[in-house]
Amino acid sequence: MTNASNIPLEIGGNQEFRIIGPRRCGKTALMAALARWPNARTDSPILSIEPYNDEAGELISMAQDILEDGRELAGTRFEDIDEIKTYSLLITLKAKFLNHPLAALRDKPIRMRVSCREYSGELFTELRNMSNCSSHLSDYLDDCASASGLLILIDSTAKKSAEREYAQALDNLQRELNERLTINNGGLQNYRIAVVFTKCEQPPASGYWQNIPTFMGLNFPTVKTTFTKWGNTWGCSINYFFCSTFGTKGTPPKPNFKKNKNEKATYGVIDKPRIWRPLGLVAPLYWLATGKEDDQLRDTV
Ligand SMILES: Nc1nc2c(ncn2[C@@H]2O[C@H](COP(=O)(O)OP(=O)(O)O)[C@@H](O)[C@H]2O)c(=O)[nH]1
Ligand SMILES: [Mg+2]
Repeated sequence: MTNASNIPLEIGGNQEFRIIGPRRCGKTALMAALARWPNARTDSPILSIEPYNDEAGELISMAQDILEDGRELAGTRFEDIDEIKTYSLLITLKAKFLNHPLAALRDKPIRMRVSCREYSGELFTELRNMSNCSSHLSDYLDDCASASGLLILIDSTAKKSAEREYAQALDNLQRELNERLTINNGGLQNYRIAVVFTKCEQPPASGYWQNIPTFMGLNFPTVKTTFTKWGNTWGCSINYFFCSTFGTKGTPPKPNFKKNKNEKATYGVIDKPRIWRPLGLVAPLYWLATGKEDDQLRDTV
């Protein structure tokens, strides 16, 4: 017999997000880890994460065959926008953990369908220097403006010298989207932007999990100013998150990370795949989809 109270409440139809960020900031790893959802705690506020299309199923294999096997993910190609995959996931949250008014009332799990397209980091490089851009750029920006929200990923371990370049790219992104959103649907205020600092198990972010504003002020002051201006110009909501796809191991927590080598380069991999548990991957998606915050989601997968 089906227990009616366990049938999830669907929220928000299909949420369409775009993921944008510099090369190697962890975009593909984040998507793969989300789909894989490894070693979830029994007291996690998340009930399940399931693939909703074949592409999302491929992400699970990618997580198993590459991330858990200590190999390096290939770069995402900067190709025709029509070739870019859309990954659709069904994320179900346990109602009792969440402050969603409807679900609390009915005591039902909440289910959201989230579709993400992850853009190649080349796009970010091109945004920095628009005078020298390819024909792809404009198509990607059109596609980005058609989404309901944006995840901007920034590598929290990036060198200080990269910061001004990031700010420049973000300024240009703001301006380009501004033109497109004004024309499309007058939707500047409704566009949500989640800024996610990746690799937060590493310093310098590891000491600041409870304090993103201080972390940004110290390590990304120009980026911080850029986003504040952006939010004021559009009157839109911008929210900030930390995430770690690799997560931590042991107590006190240390990065679940080690260096590996191949013929070409040294690169980072998950040290102990058997206890691999990412951190903070769902919180920005939940906020993009609902506009609501949940502290427990920030502290879990
Ligand atoms: N330390 C650490 N490294 C990560 C994490 N996520 C990704 N990486 C590293 O960043 C590299 C680039 O990741 P990838 O997802 O391919 O970046 P993308 O170019 O933005 O798609 C990977 O090879 C990993 O070594 C993380 O959570 N922690
Ligand atoms: Mg990639």
